[in-house]
Amino acid sequence: MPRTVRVAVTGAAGQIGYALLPRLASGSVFGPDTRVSLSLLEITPALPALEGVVMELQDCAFPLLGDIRVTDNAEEAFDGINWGLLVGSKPRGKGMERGDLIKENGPIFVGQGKALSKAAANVQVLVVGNPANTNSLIAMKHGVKGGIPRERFHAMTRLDQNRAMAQLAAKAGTDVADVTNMTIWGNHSATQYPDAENAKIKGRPCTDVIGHVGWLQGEFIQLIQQRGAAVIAARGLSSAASAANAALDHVMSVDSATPQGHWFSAAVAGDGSYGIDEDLIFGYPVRSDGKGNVSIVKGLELSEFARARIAATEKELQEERAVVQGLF
Ligand code: NAX
Repeated sequence: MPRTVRVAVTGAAGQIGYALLPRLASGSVFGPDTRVSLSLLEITPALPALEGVVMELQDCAFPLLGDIRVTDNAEEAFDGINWGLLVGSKPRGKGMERGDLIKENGPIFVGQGKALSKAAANVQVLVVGNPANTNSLIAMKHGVKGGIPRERFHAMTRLDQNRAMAQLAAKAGTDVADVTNMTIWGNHSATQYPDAENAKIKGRPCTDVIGHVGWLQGEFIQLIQQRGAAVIAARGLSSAASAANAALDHVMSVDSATPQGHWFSAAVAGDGSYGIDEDLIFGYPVRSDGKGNVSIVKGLELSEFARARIAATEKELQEERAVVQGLF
């Protein structure tokens, strides 16, 4: 009998869900010896649309797909899960400020954090729904009360990492696979700091290979910070295929041991490293031992330029935390 992994996906009828579920169900994420059972959570009005997605998953006849649970009840969705991919949240409406979005979506993650702690003892949680870092912080605050370790709560900066790797590879005229050790510090927002100073191309410092410090400190950073907005402007909808891909990259990176000398980017609970406020879900360089333990990579050199950028994104996350303090 192959092992079974149960994965919950919230907002499963949304556009990221639509791009994510077939790949998850195909078995390509956990490998050919693992069956994947799904728990799909949606708000009640979206359940009929979700039934259509389920029909399509059935019609793919994936040999490794186990049972599919569909529900609008978070505790039911999270019962016995190994992974919780928290994608569902309300999109930012016209004229809505970031603070409004945080207030609007925060309560979702109070309920889901509590439900997780009741239903899932041994779980990894990735928050994708925006504002992802602060939503993850809220879920963590409630999840830990039920005994889930704080290290298990992550927010997604992998899409930003992937975007940065693609741009660095293009600039260097090399393959994206040659770019490693890319860190996104801080918030998944326009204050994030994509760190080219510690990234490598074919094992060499990216700054040496590309050489153009002005570009790396200017256009490159802005490009990554604004990439989500550029996709919306072009497509009329926010990133979905690349976001789903990044979520699955995150799952695979956590699920396997990180190769020696490498790291990947994820927003995780602080541990005092780099003097950053511990009580935030903050983008760091991280490694996995492949057994479910993710730790922050210590000792990277940070220039004054980098420190100023990191302080700015830390300040933004502290401000976001202040907006939702009442929800903890
Ligand atoms: P959609 O609006 O297509 O789908 C969201 C789904 O969530 C909807 O089906 C909705 O019914 C559902 N939902 C809302 N409240 C819910 C709740 N309480 N419980 C369960 N489901 C709920 O958005 P989509 O394009 O799929 O994006 C989802 C989220 O990802 C958004 O918050 C978006 O901003 C965020 N993103 C995060 C990214 C990241 O890198 N961290 C990048 C992509 C994306 O922008």
